Amino acid sequence: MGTDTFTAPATLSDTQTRVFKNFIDGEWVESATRETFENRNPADSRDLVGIFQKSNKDDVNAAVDAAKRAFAKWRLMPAPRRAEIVFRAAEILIERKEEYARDMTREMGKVLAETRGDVQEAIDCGYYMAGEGRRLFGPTVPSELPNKFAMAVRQPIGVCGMITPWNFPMAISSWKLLPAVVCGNTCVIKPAQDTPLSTFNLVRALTDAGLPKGVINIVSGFGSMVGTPLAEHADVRAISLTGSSEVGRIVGGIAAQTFKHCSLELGGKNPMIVLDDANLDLAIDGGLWGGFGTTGQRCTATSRIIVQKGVYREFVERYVERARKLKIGNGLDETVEMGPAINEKQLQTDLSYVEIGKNEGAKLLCGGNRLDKGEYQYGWFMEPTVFGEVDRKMRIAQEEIFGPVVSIIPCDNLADAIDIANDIPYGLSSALYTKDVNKAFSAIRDLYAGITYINAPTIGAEVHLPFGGTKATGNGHREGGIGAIEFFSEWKSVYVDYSDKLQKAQIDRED
Ligand code: UN1
Repeated sequence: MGTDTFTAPATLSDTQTRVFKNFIDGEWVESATRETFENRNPADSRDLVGIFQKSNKDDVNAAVDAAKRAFAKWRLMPAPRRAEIVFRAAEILIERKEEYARDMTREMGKVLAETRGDVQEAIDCGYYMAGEGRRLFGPTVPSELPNKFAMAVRQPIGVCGMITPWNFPMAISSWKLLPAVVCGNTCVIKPAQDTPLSTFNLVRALTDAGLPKGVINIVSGFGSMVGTPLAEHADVRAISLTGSSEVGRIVGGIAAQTFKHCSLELGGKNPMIVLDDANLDLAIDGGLWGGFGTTGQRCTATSRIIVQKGVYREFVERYVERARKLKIGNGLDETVEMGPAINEKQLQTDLSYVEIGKNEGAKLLCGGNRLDKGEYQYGWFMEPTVFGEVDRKMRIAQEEIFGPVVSIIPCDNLADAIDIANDIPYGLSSALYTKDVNKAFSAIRDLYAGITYINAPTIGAEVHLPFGGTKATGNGHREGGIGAIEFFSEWKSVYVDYSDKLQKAQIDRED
């Protein structure tokens, strides 16, 4: 089939199931396996969102070949022209924002307000990266020698492989694809098997905006069958993964063996500190949004709240009261505040941590149960769950759960709070509520994390600043902002000697 199929409207109505093939070299292509998998709504398993290809290594090879062929031309298109396509795609996303948000809520489960935000994040990324097409700055420096010119230019790397998660299905795909193509690379992306449709929607906007065939290729499927061969492929020169630290260790190892550029964006166990002088109303609102927004399924989720003893009781009481009242349900209902877990496995993990917390001696203050009666019977729902009196060393305070389970930990003062905050394997996001500017700046300096919020919870990063973290959260790269351009480009230093004689660097000098 031709590209027409791809660019035709792909709105999924409730009565129609669409079969999505892989998108390789501008064509819809069936997987070599001839096998498919279903994408079902986690709030209502009766709702079949789409059928996708269960791809394998052969499909990856075909996609990489296509990307390699496309690279020969795409790298020569001037960066401002490449960026114009990205800009147009952002404009198209604005027109389709509602449609794509609904598709995303159906496949991912988060509430409409949030999926609109997810599409908006891709739009923001598009505008930002479109601007970068007219910059892609490099240094021009004076040479040590006379009549010699010295500068560095950014060059594309080649074929980039991307492995994306299900929690921000369009935003995170955009964080990777848009800077990569603006820099002149071509891409093969494996979207998360739970949420492939949103990546198709993003790429459809890019294709409709004029992206040439082969520049972005989509291969759907599972980690071992698609992700591993993609990371291993000799012609893939850069690999960018957002996922768990466990998968990051595997992909990072493969990339090291093949000398690939490798960006890993992994787990978090993000602390929010509430000091005695904080505006408690604000901190409670923030802690609820950070803890239960996206059903706690953000790597930036506020999964630990560290509260100073003077306000501990009041904070806990009011926080739990509000958590109990959150409206759970299908995210397509505008009044719902928290959707389901992404799938049964994630729900089981969330529930298992409830048992772990109880066994460790933490105090279960609310929630902890699966919801499976009445309207909940077809989905992966659970109650917002809060543990109090949590010890910093408990597993529920150390391990990433990725669900609606918040641990509240008492602390003595700011120094104690920062000590607790930093005492984890991760370092993605962090937050502090205080009215004291001195304390705020000390925390900005001392919280060992890639992101610190003052008087806001740990979620809500904007695309034009670096996104990423320390320790097991990643391998030092940042997405978003200029960090993404850094990752998806390669430096070439250029020297032009116009002296008309051999000048020996470091040797020809008058001392
Ligand atoms: C993630 O949790 O994987 O900062 C990404 C935020 C969002 C992105 C989260 N803008 O919470």
